[in-house]
Amino acid sequence: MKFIKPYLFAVTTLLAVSCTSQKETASLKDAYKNDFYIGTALSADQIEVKKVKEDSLIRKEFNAITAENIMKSMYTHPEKDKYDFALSDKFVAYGEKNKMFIHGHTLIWHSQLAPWMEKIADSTEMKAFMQDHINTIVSKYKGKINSWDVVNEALNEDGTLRQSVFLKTLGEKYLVDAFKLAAKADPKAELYYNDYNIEEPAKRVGAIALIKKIKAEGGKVDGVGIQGHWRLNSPSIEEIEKSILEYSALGVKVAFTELDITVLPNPWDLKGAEISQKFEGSAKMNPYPKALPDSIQNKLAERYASIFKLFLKHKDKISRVTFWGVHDGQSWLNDWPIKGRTNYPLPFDKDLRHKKAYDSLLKLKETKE
Ligand code: 9MR
Repeated sequence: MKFIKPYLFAVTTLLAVSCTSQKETASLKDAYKNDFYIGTALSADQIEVKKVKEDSLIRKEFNAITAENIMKSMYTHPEKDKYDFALSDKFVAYGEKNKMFIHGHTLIWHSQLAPWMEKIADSTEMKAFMQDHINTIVSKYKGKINSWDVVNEALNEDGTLRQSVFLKTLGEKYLVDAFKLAAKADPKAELYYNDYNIEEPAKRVGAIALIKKIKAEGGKVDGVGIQGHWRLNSPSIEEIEKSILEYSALGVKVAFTELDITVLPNPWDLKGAEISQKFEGSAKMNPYPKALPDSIQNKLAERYASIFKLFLKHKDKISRVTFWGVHDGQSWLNDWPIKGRTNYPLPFDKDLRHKKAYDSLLKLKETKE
């Protein structure tokens, strides 16, 4: 008996230590390394490695990066004859140094345009803009940026084309032109059409028609980016699955490019990411200002698990799954569609601790293989 006690103590300590260290060394990118890239969206501070702890988390967990904001045209091309690549150079260097898959977001988007771009009123000027903009940026990062969101959010919810400054000046042709220009500047880069809510039936029909048309007119489209700004109860797994199947039947890769799951009440049952939609806040609309109750934490974990279970089922069709941010504190969902709320949409909390959602994603792989 005298000898058994210390022996038992040693064994349990060993077990505890090995479990903890296993958890601490496991990572999303390693768990899913044979399935698809696991990406994240980086803020300017993260690109500039302002916080060391955050940086080690990024390098440990993710093998693909997107710039959350700094590669949007208002930052890269602030004036007609002026480009600013200071931060995007750092972003690309960061990805290269850490051997990550580097995704460019985004070339042609109606939002976050520089003010001078909004004023382009005729087709000659718009054509010249597109040519210069796409050619300059894509050529600069030729062979370095692996894939591009060539066109972002060109569709309305009913599947028709959004009345953007591009459509107004050039008509539908701007879509194929953009893909042709990007392919010419870097023939090896993978070119994506990226949008939110394109797993919803009507918008999906529009996205399929759009991709088919660009291809039929000689544009190279390699993939579709389903953003994935989702909710706890919608979209259904069935609609997501239908989308994966229908898009991949077009011969394109499917990526989930901006995944997050809001856990907060939704005014007017809002879906997607139309950033012009804003609402007044109230305590009722911000129910978890201090911490997320266990019951919702569990729901979030279950939701992530069922989504990733589906992704694994179709891993042969999926190229990348990128979370829209590294941790909850950084998420745009703290400010949309109501400013100043506390949301919990990602696998890591604001203190960089992994949540049950994270554990559920690792567990899925443990039980599978
Ligand atoms: O997360 C981005 C947020 O910081 C910006 O304020 C916002 C402004 O446009 O853009 C957010 O990212 C969007 C992405 O670029 C395109 N799809 C929707 C995303 C969430 O709005």
